[in-house]
Amino acid sequence: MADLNLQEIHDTLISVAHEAGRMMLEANPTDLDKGTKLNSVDIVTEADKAVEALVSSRLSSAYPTFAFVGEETYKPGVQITAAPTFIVDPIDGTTNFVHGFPSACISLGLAVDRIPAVGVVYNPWRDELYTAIRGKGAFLTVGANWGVEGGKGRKSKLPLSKNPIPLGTLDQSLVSIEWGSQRDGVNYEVKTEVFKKLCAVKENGGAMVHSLRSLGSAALNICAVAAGQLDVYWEGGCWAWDVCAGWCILSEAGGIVASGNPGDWEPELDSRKYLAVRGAPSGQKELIEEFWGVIGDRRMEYET
Ligand code: LIP
Repeated sequence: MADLNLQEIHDTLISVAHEAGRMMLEANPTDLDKGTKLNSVDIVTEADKAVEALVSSRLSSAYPTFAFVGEETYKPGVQITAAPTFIVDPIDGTTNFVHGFPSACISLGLAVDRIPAVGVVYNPWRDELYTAIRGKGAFLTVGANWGVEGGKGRKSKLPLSKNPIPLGTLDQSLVSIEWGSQRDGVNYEVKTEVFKKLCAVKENGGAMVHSLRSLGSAALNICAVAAGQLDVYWEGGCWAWDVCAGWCILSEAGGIVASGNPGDWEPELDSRKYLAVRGAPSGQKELIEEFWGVIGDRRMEYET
């Protein structure tokens, strides 16, 4: 990683994200050719494919020796190697995009040695840009494209609170989850049982969390955890392209990503099972262990 100019790569990814953002805003979701993958809720649009083609073209021109893994061109079984690899979701939150719900983004990550090194997540509908370079902190810039503060936007270090409060127990936590596109089978049963247990009263064996939230985008969920606006994010079934950029941003904001199945503190980037907690002066490991306790002996399993 030492011989890579991560700052230059970061700046390139921001430029590509803004160009892709303009493309996303110009695409009218109501008249898009929509297809589906796994089932009727696993939606893909022509915009997803067009944005990924743009991103792939720009990045392969700028960094021809880097590998590229994108949601719309991924082939099952392809492994992420230790080589510098762009890991890209052109539109994360496609379902929201199709419905015109403004919680979608482009997620541009760079992994080196299979570790997130640069992360750029941009929601063009809200002009919110989350960025991070490994070892150099994480930031949220709002309003740059809207001309805020002379076009520079309002830039804040993450987490947004200068003195984040310690993480408490689950009954003091706002938890992000996603339903995903797999709506039957063991993984769906595990998820829905855990959702129910997270919310139930303690007298019935529940964790009584403050509430559950779903932004509809893994990348935006993780960025909200990085910002300190959510305490926890738990998901199984999403992919490396959903989480790579956000993972770098969260790590640089002091957060931790453990496995979405109990017991693994260092999940692989493409493990497809994640449990993320926000940066805090204390309580991170305890909260992860409490969450794993809620999962119990249940396990999610996904093909990579
Ligand atoms: C989405 C993920 C989300 C998951 C959805 C979908 P997409 O990515 O961000 O976490 O629950 O099923 O996979 O498909 O919008 O790029």
